Amino acid sequence: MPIARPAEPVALDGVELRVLHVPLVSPFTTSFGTETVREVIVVRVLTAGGDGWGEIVTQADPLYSSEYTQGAWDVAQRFLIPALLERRTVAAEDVAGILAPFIGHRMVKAGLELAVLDAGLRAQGRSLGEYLGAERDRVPSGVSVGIQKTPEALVEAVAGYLDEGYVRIKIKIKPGRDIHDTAAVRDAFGATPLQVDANSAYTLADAAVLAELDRFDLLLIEQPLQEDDLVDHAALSRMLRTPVCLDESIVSLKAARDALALGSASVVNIKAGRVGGYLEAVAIHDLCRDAGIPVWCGGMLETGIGRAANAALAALPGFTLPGDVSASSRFYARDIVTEPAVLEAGHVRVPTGPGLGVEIDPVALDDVTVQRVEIRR
Ligand code: OSB
Ligand code: MG
Repeated sequence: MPIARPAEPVALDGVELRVLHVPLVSPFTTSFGTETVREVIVVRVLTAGGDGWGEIVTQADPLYSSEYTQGAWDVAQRFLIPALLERRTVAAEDVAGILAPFIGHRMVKAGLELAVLDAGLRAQGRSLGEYLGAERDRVPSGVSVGIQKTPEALVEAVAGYLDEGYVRIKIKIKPGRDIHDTAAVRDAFGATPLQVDANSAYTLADAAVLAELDRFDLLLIEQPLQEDDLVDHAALSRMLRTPVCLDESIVSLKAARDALALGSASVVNIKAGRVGGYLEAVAIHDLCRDAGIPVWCGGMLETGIGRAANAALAALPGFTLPGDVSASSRFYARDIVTEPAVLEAGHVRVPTGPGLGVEIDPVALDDVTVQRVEIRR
C-alpha cells in the first residue's frame, strides 16, 4: 500500500556525516572480496524538533555497486546536502524528488531520506513500521554466510547459525566454490531452507554449472549475472529450475518493472539503499505484490540504524520469504545503538518506538568514528 499518512516536515539546521569503521566478528567473504571491518556512513540531521538518523550503506570499494564511501562522502557534501538545506523545511516524501536531478548515488539518497524520515516520525511520535505499513511485530530471520576456507568450514559455520535459531541459510558462491559448497550444506542439513548468492560472478556461458544447482532444492539463486544483464537473466531463468532472484539489478522501481516484464526474476531482493530509499522500496514491494512476485529484505551489514529500518520494512505483507535481517551479533560485537537487534526464536522484533525506534549509543558511536563533518545552512 502507498504511504497512508505523510511524516511531519522538518526544519533542517544542518547535517552531520560520520564515516565509521566497525570491526566484524569474523571476516565476510563474497565473490567480490573480503571485509574484516564494516566501513559505513552514518547521517544525523539536526532539526529544531530534534535529531534524525540514517545510514549510507556504501562499502569502502565499488565492488558490489558503483557507489563507495569516499564517493558518497563527496557527493553528499558537494551536491545532495546543499540541495536539502536550501529548502530548509523538508518532508521525507519530497527528498527523492529534490535529489532526483543528481544522477545515481542511490545509497546516499537513501541514507539522507531515512534521517529526514526518522526526525519527522520522532516529532510525530510514530514508528517507522507503522508509517511504512508493517503488519507484523516480528520478522523471520535469515543469515547470509560468507565463503569459508573449505566446504567443511562452511558446514561448521552454518551449524553455528542454525543452533542460534536462524530460519533460513544463504551461502555465498563464486566460480569454483559453488557446487561442492552447496552440496556440503545440503547434505549436512537436509531440509533447511537454503539459497545461494553469486553477487554477479557468472555469465550466461556458465548456465550448465548453474543448472547443477537445481538438484539441491534451493529457494532461489541470487544475482548470478551482472547488474545490467536483465536480458541474460531472463534467458538463464528459462534454463534453470531454481528460481532466479535479483539483487544488484534492481536499482529502482523502473528496473523492477522492467525485470518483471522481461521475466528476469521470479523473486526480488529489496534493499532500501540500493534503490534510493525506503519509500522506493515500498513502491517495489507494492509492484511485486500486485504481480504475485515474492520479495524479501536484503541487508548491507547495517549498523543498528539500518537494521531497525530493515526490520520495519520486512514486516510489510509482501515480504513472504525470510530476509537477511539477522541479529546485530551476526556481524558486530558492539553496535552503535543502545539495544541492538537480537534473535528470539528465529525472529527479530520490529521496533515500535518513535522513528527508527532505536537510540544511538554516543560513546560507541564516537569510538568507531574515523571521519566527521557538519554542514550547516
Ligand atoms: O549481496 O546481499 C548481498 C552484504 C554486502 C553486500 C552485498 C550483500 C551482502 C550480504 C549480507 O549478503 C547481508 C546482510 O547484511 O546480512
Ligand atoms: Mg545479494
